[in-house]
Amino acid sequence: MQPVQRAEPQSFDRVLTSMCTEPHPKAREAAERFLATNPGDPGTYETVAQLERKAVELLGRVTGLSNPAGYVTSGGTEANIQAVRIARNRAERSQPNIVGPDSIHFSFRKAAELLGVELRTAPVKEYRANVTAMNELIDEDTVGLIAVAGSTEYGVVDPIPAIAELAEDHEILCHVDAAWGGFFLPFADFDWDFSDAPIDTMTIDPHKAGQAAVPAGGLLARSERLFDSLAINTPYLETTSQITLTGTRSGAGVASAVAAMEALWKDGYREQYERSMANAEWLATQLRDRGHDVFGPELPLVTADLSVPMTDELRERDWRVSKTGAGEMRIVCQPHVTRSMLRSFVADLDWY
Ligand code: 0PR
Repeated sequence: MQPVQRAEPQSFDRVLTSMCTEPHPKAREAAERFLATNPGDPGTYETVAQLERKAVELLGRVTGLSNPAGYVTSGGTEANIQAVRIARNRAERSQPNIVGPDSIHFSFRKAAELLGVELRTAPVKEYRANVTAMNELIDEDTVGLIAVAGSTEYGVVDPIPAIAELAEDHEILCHVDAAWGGFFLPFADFDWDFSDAPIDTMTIDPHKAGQAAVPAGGLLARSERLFDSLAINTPYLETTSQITLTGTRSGAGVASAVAAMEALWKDGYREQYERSMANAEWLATQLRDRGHDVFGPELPLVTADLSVPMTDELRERDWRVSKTGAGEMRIVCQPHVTRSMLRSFVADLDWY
């Protein structure tokens, strides 16, 4: 009989498109150790429940929040859905809407559909939210504003203080989506976190640039009270209410997020940011030198106007690159992306 072949995950050697990355060795080890735990039942799984509080505290340090409330989600999608749910439940409008820039991640479309909230998006200006255009979409049924700190396609940071102030003026919530950007931004020159602006909630995912194993997303709130409107009674558990979207959850993600942040906050993430930015800048220069129209890097993400067939051919050579909605090639310089990978990528581009 033929031996059954053991399936192996993909290597990261030629992955230039993913917003996830190779987990830090300590994050991998912690994930394996906590595989059979469930932070969804904190009365039974007390150790992982404690670790989750630690994760939230560490996420608070990364985002300038001294008494953070929050939890480790299954990813940015769940965190964004929950943020919209908080805004909707608190405002109690019969036909609620939420306003953000066109550049928001598609998870907000899922949130809007699931929650019966109208999603209004405003045109961007050079890929960044335009506060005037957002303001025009606000009316008395608007329950919250969304800003992006590190957009999925171009890696740009919205004018977060201006958007948060606009939300404050209208007495509605402001949510910042820093799912990918959050672990780079403490070292870049932007106003984006809880200490920079009166924002209420934030998505920041350890399983992206935080180098934790999947699934480890993060939802943070300035105050525990923001979660009150999400509480569902859980009569037969030792804890009597639940504010999360999912029930049984991954303790592996929680433990791995703590291990990654303990290993890397702060100097490890700083070094990572500097290395990733230097790589992205190097790539941008190489592509510009070859006559391409390049955008970035604002954070470690570069887009360039290579033709569509070229990205398909690169895929055939095992490179994993993606395209923006406008058809540009998009390269994400995640922690696993090294200069030598980029050198061989550029050499392959030259071959065409
Ligand atoms: N918010 C932002 C700004 C994001 O970029 C993403 C995902 C999300 C929210 C949603 O997060 P989850 O995917 O954790 O729910 N951004 C990437 C994307 O959709 C995710 C990704 C990750 C794509 C790994 C490819 C990949 O290999 O493009």
